[in-house]
Amino acid sequence: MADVERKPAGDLLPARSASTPTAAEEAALVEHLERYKTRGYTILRDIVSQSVVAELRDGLDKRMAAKMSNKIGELDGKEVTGKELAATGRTVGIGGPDDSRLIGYPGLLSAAPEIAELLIKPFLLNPLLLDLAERVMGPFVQGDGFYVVGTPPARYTGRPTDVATRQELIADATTNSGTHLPGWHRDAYNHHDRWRKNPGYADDLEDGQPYTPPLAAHVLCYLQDMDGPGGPLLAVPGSHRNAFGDRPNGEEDEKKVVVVDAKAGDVVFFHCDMLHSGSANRAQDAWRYMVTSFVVRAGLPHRDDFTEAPLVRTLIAEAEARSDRRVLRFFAADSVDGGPLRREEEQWRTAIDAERQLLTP
Ligand SMILES: O=C(O)CCC(=O)C(=O)O
Repeated sequence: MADVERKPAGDLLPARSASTPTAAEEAALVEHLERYKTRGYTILRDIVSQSVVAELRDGLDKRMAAKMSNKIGELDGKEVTGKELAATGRTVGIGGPDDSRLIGYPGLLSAAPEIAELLIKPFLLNPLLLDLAERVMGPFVQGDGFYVVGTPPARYTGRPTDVATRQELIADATTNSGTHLPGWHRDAYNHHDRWRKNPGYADDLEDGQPYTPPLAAHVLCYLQDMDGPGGPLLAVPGSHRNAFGDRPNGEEDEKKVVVVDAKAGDVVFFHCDMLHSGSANRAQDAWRYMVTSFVVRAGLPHRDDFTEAPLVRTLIAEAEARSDRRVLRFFAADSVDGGPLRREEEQWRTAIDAERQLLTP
């Protein structure tokens, strides 16, 4: 926590956390929103600078080195070191307990504040990213999970070190789903399969399902270029609004897969219903790092600790001093006037009243 305590109070939040976007930002937001609605994802370029990417990689490498020699998990009922787990290709998380490979509670802000702090201004609470999240979900955005996932390099896994072809990437995502790769999936809170497998469900929405504000959106920042050996994100554009299944099935489906061309420091912002997969790390020595901020509608359960972590408490105190409701809401600490839901209900009442006025006798 030394780094956090050294920071002068009032300097952790980004400068424009409450004011309006510039004209250029507004134009960019409109484009991102359109892409998000139609394709299910959009890429925001150069969000984290190259110097911060390098600093982050350095800090994460140190944390990974410690995890490699610690016992951080189980294999075949036996406690094993990070190195033994990495040999299987399994990912290792930063943002969960120190003695575990898994992500989750209590999150990066608590588990690795020296890493988290570098990401608060450019990424986690970046005004443009929060603006976009609000355009997508309404002004009720709350954090859920903020963590880093590391995929081990070939020096641990002994796997091939070249750059994979598109065909290899798709095949790997399909056959290794759930083993050393996350494989094809949609994210938490997706409703894609709701009723689809139910006989009698009339799926007449092929390619035409209306856009609905998601309950969750995934905001990813990769710390290596995606066209190198680090392993790109694969996405199926439009799969948040059509009947595309739970993996590409056959040539026609495979044609629809996009290898997302993000560079180190870019952010991919996507809908929880969009089908996607990560891919294996083919670098010899460099870990593949993916920073995640999963955001949800205010009031939904969250994985991160928003009460005990000193860094979160500092951010909340700063947001209170600035009356920054959206930062408070991000940390589930916006309780003024009954909190976001009560205020939203007021807005519903206004809309209902306005519709009543329209009724002709
Ligand atoms: O590893 C990746 O690039 C994607 C990870 C992913 O799909 C997820 O966290 O939901």
